[in-house]
Amino acid sequence: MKHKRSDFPQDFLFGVATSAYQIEGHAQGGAGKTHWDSFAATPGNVVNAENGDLACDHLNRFEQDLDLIQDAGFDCYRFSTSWARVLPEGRGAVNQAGLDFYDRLTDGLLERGIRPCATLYHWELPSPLADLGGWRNRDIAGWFADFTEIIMGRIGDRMFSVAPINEPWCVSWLSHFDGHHAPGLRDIRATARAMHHVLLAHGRSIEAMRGLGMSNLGAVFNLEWAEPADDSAQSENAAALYDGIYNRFFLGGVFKKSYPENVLDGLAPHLPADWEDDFETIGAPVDWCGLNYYTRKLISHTDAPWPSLKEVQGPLPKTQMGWEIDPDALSRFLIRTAREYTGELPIFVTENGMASSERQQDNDRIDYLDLHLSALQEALNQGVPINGYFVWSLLDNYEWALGYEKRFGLVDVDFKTLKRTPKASYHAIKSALASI
Ligand code: GCO
Repeated sequence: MKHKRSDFPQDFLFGVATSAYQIEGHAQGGAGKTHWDSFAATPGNVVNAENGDLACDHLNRFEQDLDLIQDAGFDCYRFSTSWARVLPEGRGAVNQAGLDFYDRLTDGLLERGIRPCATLYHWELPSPLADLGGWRNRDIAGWFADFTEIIMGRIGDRMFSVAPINEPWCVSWLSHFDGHHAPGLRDIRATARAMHHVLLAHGRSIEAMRGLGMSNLGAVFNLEWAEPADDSAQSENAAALYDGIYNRFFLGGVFKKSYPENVLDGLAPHLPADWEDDFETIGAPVDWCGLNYYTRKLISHTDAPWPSLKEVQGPLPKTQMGWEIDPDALSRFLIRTAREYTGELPIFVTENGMASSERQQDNDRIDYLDLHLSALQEALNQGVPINGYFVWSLLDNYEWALGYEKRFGLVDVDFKTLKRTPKASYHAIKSALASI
């Protein structure tokens, strides 16, 4: 890699990220069923109808995986806790084996000198709660606050940082409007409710953790830069609306206690009654902001009903996902987020990385990471308070609707033998982190 640790501020943190359902092996250890299990079992939703039953078998192999994190020289590990592993029914009886697992994981990190950075929800909603309407049901905010107290009551004393929910846009829009993720709905009323309730649940969870005396709590957003596909005013408006729905709605709720006007134009009639009254909870103060960044989109107008926009193929080089590589947009996002939303609050890039079909000599990934670290430095030079950077992901894993084919790992996983083999990018990062 071009970069080395000493190119960054002294206390800058480097980490690597994963999530529960994508690696643990969810059919094991007493976890309950989730909406991903039934979504994946429905033909046509997931490539090869693959699911997270075994995934990387991290549940049984986590010591080995923690050794890999330590060996690479990472300072932090961003993992997530599965709601259904801790509470198989979503509420009520606790699965002690689930709590014990996260306890051992936490201690395993601390023994290796790695900071535990937890996310409470990375998309595996317990099926019994999905049966009650899931994110469409306002009660989910209370259910999630209860889950927060149970899991953080056990491991919260040892966390370096915690964020309640990974990527509210994916939980709501991608899953209830696009139908691409569980529960696979395509319904604007369900979407509006999920968008609002996911933020309400975030706020309730923050309040619950404050009640436990915890600090260093944040919120994690995925951002996608929207570029008009042509010079027309219509496409410009379409790109601004895409930006509103994808980025500004969630940042605005948490940091400005308001939703953008262009999004409300289409969504207001579908939001739950008295939604404005929830902003005190949604905007509960946080200690840092996490941004997940992968790509940008070219957007143009279409005559379909609201939001009347469509994505257009762009000309930039693409990853295995077909996503354009645009590191400059990461700088622009970091600068804009600080200027317009978060001010002096520390920002972390909580996910960045690429899928590549290269299973060993993944030079494309090394280049991608280098380019995005340069973009991050550009924002640092402009005074943006960025405190850390996390690579997605440690291991090749279950890439949701795309199954096991798309490989994001620094470490290759053979899904037949579950053997882990560090790729060239793993070795490159290891040298970069070791060199001063
Ligand atoms: C996300 C999630 C991850 C994905 C990754 C690649 O950002 O969507 O946090 O679960 O695997 O982003 O798509």
